[in-house]
Amino acid sequence: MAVETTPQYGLTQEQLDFLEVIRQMVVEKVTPRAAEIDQTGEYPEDIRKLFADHDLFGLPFDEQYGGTGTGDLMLCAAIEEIAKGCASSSLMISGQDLSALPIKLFGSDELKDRILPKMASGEWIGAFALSEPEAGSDPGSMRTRATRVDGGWVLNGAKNWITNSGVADLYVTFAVSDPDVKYSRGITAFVVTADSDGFRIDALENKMGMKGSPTGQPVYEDVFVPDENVIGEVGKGFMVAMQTLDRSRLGIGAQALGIAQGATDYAVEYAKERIAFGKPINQLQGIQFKLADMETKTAAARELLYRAASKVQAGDPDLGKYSAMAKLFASDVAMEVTTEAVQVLGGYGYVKEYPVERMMRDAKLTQIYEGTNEIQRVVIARSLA
Ligand code: COS
Repeated sequence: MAVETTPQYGLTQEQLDFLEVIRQMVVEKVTPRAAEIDQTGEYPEDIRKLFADHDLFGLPFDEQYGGTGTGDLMLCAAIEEIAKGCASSSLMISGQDLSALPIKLFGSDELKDRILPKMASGEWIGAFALSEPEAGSDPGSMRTRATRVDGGWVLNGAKNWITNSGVADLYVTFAVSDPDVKYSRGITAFVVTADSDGFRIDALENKMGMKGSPTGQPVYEDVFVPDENVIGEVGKGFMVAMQTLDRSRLGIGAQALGIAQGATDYAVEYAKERIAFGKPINQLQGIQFKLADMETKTAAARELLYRAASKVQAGDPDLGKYSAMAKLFASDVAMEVTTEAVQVLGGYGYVKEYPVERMMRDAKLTQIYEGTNEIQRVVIARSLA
């Protein structure tokens, strides 16, 4: 089924050709792995290598840092294509974008030169360590402490719900560097490398979905971070996190969109083959109406997401509102559409031989991470005030 990526969205012919290569690769090599990745819950190193070999880790980066320089719309379209077949695999790319953004937006030239090319090639994987056991929606109340020492900082504390835990080479970590000021003003962002003394990952989560992407709890015990690994200004870390999320939420919208399209496509094909009452079920109006709604909602989510991507690409002042709206809408659509896909398949939808129950479990996370959909509504409502 053709994806809605026509040139009017601003993609060049070269980018559309690249997208076609990605689409083929997903169909041939990623989608067939999705069920096994879900069942074993193992991080798929083979898919990581495949993506690195095809330059997909370069999608969030400028050419100057070894990236593809193809922009936010192309990044979204690629994540969408991957998520159609395997949402966990698409998180490899959106997670790389999320963890690179603080450095791209606020890092020193030295930090960018040192880190971004290795992330763009896929040699290094990044993680974004903001949330804590007691601070998810409210990151301003974090407790991880950064204490000033000669030549740098010492970090103590624990993070929670961190994507790429255990596989990441660097953790963009937010910590309270000045406990005496209003909470969000005393936070600083740091690059912590996984090989730092005193750094470890505690047990990984046993999740409902997105099982091929490890989520865990980084722990910092007297971890020394040199001054050159501070991202942006000391005390401005909260703003670094907020401006990152204003952009990275596009990736979750794209992932949700891909899941929704993948579930719709699967249900459409199933309904052509499945016979009930003497005819294919796609000739029954009860099923037709479901499929029509699934396709319509998914198409609407795509329009909003691509609009948001063009805002982020252009640096428009309302980009944060648009990416929050796109993430909110696309993830709610993904949840509705995948639930309906399970219904179209009936009993087959509920068993693991068919992919739609996995898609439903994967979709749920898109309503929760990078800000719950309730937080997206807060962000959107504040922009209207
Ligand atoms: N861009 C730049 N600066 C921002 C900003 C943004 N989008 N949002 C807030 N800020 C700034 C404010 O201007 C304020 O600056 P000053 O201290 O200089 O006045 C500071 O950050 C604190 O803002 P505020 O008081 O509004 O902070 P809140 O704690 O009330 O923030 C929300 C509220 C909901 C926006 C924030 O807590 C949030 O986004 N939470 C969700 C976090 C999240 O997505 N977690 C998921 C885990 S990451 S995978």
